[in-house]
Amino acid sequence: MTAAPSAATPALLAARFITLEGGEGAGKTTLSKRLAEALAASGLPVLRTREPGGAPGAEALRNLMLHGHVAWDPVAEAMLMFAARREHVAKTIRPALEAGIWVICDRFADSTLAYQCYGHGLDAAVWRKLADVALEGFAPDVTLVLDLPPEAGMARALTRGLPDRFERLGKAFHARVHAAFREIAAAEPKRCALLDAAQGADQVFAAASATLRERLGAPL
Ligand code: T5A
Repeated sequence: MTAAPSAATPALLAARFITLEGGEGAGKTTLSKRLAEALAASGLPVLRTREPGGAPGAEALRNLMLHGHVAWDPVAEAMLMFAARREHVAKTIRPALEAGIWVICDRFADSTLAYQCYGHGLDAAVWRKLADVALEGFAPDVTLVLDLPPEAGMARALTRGLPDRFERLGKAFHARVHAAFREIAAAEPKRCALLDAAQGADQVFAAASATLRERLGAPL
């Protein structure tokens, strides 16, 4: 006889869309891996993905934007980010959620607001219009914002030998991006949780797990 699954059975939890945000080297990739492993260990199907990218067309745009050596006009860059995002949502994120797979995404629309608007000076009204067209109201269930001063993020990035973006964009730019993520988290407290990312990786994981347990009932 098959036992009726209890309400707490992980497979009965609706799949959720979780995004990780923050500046360079804040620890998003590290946290994303640990959360995905923990969710999978509790029996939930999980997909890890990232932006820009996460679908074939979006990965092609990522190459163009991050390695194409073009000094993009801020509006053009934001349009490309949202074009990649729409592909990503349509081809990867929505199909996964519909198949019952939890999705953990490294960066999403908040990154465009932080980098292109606060960082590069794009009008936030343009961001809103592009978000409306590209996402049609689709949004993360929870966004974990990893809060780390840019100097600390740079020190971490240096250990991996990848300081180019810090040098190219400058300290003031990264300070604006850092402030932006704090403002975004404060403006949308229901969706966003600001986590102290200066703590060790174990502490950050514990804080993220507690947030997902409380807000989504995740078995972590
Ligand atoms: N962008 C992106 C935009 O301008 N607009 C947009 O709309 C979008 C979506 C993406 C770039 O594109 C821009 C933003 C970015 O400039 P990317 O290559 O995907 O670039 O890089 P990032 O997203 O910034 O990711 P990084 O790999 O630089 O940083 P992570 O993922 O935040 O950090 P992680 O986990 O790789 O950790 C960095 C180092 O720190 C260590 C790790 O072991 C690693 O060595 N570490 C810790 N050390 C101590 N304590 C902890 N708690 C630690 N956590 C990690």
